[in-house]
Amino acid sequence: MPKIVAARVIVTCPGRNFVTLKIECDDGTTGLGDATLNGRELAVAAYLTEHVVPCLIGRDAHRIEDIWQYLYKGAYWRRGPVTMTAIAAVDMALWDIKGKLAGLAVYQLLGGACREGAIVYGHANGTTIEETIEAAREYQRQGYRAIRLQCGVPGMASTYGVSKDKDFYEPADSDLPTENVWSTAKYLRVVPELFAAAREALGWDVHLLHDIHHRLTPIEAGRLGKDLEPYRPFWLEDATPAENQAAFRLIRQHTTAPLAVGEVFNSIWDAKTLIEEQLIDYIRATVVHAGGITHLRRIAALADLYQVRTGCHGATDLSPVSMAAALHFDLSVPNFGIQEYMRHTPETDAVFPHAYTFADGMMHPGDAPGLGVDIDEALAAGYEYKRAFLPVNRLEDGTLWSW
Ligand code: GCO
Ligand code: MG
Repeated sequence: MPKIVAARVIVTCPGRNFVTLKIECDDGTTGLGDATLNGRELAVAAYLTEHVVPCLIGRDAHRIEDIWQYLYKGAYWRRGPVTMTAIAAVDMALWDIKGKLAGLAVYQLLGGACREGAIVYGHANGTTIEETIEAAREYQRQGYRAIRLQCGVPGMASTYGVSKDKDFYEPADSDLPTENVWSTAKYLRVVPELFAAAREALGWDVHLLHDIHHRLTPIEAGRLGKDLEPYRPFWLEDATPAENQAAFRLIRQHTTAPLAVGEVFNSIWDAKTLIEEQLIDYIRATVVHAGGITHLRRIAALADLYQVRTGCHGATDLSPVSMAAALHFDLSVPNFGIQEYMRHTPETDAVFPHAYTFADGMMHPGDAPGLGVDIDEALAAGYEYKRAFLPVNRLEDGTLWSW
């Protein structure tokens, strides 16, 4: 058996913070897992170092499911983003090790490819509708078949998804949380205009997506869905906060716009009602924040029973290790829908050399044994952790709102 002899947490900041777990076996085989939880990185690093690593030493690295159960049930305190991100990191690293030992890419271990590649969507954004459409045109030129559209809201200084840098979006922008101001009324006016202009300019052969980022009430989301229906959105994401899964019943009663939710979910229990009542069309739970490949497969299997497809979160705060794990998952699950892809900066790509590739709007994890991602530790050591918070949102009267 490949015995785990060491495990270490590596924190690095090549432009943004990443937490990586590296597990090592007695034969020298190593595996990597992403443990990055944006804005709360060191909580997961400490959870791993203090409470998980000591329990891994001496175990058989092949026993992925048993180790998963041990860390989940054994903690007594179940679920939560910190715990589930830590478990995910271990799970990814163990799949990486299993693949390397078998000489197979992880998607082969998961049952093999169900498709030639995973369709991905890119992020077009701009301060104005015109700028957003120009950015979308650029994505089309690069071969993207699906594009998320976010634009500035007239009368509001800033909003989610609109970036200063055209190519890279980083919302965790400050040593203490930045305060943004939000107006639902202003926002609800601009999005239908954006989609109307986008269909006019880009045509109908491209999938158009939009992220509401948890800011509407259910009835407001129903209204927006109705307004956007003529433009055939691929999905509306995170229409309303989803702690109350039943809230999506109300949205469903009012619109046929497809709904996606779940980037902040950390277990199957967060999505159970949404899936079983077919209140959503895409589940966005992701490898790193929802307990790793092992748990995400369980969520996908439940979703498959109800014709809900996957649409994994893939923002830049998910490291290339997560991106690779997501692509192995995407290639192998029958009910894959789409994969989010926000490119990492060249600094990040240099720290994490990887086998995955992009061509014609599709991605492939590559055929390197394991996940196909490495970490250049010497390079990583040169980038010191820098505290960075996600922003908070307030209504115009000062009331704290969802960001
Ligand atoms: C997305 C997400 C991200 C999150 C970010 C928070 O759809 O990609 O909403 O942009 O805001 O991952 O850390
Ligand atoms: Mg989102």
